[in-house]
Amino acid sequence: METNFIDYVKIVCRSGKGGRGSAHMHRAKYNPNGGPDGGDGGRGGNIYLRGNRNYWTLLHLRYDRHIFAGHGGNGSKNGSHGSDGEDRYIDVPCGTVVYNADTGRYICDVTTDGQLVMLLKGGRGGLGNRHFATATNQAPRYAQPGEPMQELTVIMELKMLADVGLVGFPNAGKSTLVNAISSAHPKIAGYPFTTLEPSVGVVSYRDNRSFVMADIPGIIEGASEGKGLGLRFLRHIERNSVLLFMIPADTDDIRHDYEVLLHELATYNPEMLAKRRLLAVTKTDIIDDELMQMIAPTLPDDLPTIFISAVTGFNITELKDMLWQALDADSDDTLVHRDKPITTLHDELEAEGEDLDIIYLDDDEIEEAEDLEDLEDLGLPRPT
Ligand SMILES: Nc1nc2c(ncn2[C@@H]2O[C@H](COP(=O)(O)OP(=O)(O)OP(=O)(O)O)[C@@H](O)[C@H]2O)c(=O)[nH]1
Ligand SMILES: [Mg+2]
Repeated sequence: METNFIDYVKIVCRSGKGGRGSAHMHRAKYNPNGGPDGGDGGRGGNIYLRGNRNYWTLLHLRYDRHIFAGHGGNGSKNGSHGSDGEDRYIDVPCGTVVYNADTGRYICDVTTDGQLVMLLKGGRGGLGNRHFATATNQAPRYAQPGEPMQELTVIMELKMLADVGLVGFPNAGKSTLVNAISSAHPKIAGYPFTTLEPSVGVVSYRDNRSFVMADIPGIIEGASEGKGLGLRFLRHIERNSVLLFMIPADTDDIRHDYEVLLHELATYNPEMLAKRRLLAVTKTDIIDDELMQMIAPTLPDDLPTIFISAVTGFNITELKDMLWQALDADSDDTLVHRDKPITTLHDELEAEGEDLDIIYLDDDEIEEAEDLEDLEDLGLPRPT
């Protein structure tokens, strides 16, 4: 599927290595044995993640999959300190969750504009020989190498930070509601899977207040195992604090359909069940009052329910009131991000169209990393 809505990317990050300390000996015309004057190496660049509300997808990262910070400069004579390596900032939309691509472990998430998270620290610079002069060895001819760089391959996933997420089968009327009450205008049509990518819209509420609603593609039975558009989009309602279930009024067994939807969410992530839920019976303009009276007692009773019609506007204000109340009551959103199971990680990468191989350090870089071990053999301190 060709799309600009990218919510999953794998990228390789590398911090900079520390610069080497210098082992220079000071020499001057009348002072041929001036002693050690080697400066310290500079630190390697760090890699940071930065929340940026101007980004709505991870598309920009698809074109920049290798993010390398600068290396620290080497120390030199006259105690001259090497330059620090350039830091790199990765701008991500708010709601980005980061995992280790090799192990599936959750690393961090970025939820607010301007939030900075250090993903990788640059190597410390090595100390120059000046630091190693002692009473018995006044002219040490060694200096420390810098610390090596670090490399990490990460998966970034965008999980939208909307207040209300819509949950329903295809054709339930989700996009119609979003069109009717929010600033977003997703496409509406009388066939399943009209909506192929999620979108968010702002719903204005009384007294200049507002909340954000996410329209996502319809869910079908088996979605949590990848059926339909399935798993790809369930992650976008993981972060919503309130879930609005939507089931059309002409459905044979509304309670059964509700349970199927609930089951899919629970299979995907059991914590979804901890969210506040509401049920809207949609398209009530196609049934008469009498039928509505008959349906009412059959609805599930573990959540607030309401009959609506986005076409006639029936109960839409009441629905907004209910949503606002639920949002108000829910102030502590505590989603625990789960690690990705290593057993399914490769399948997931493949399904998302991301390549599977991982880039390793090249040979001479590994050699440098080993240099550092030698320091300990020599009984020298590691860089501090
Ligand atoms: N009569 C009536 N029809 C509605 C109402 N809401 C939606 N529809 C119709 O139902 C069909 C599906 O509506 P959508 O809003 O596209 O449904 P959706 O849930 O977004 O569907 P997917 O994007 O495929 O998941 C369209 O033909 C709408 O015109 C309603 O309140 N009353
Ligand atoms: Mg839709």
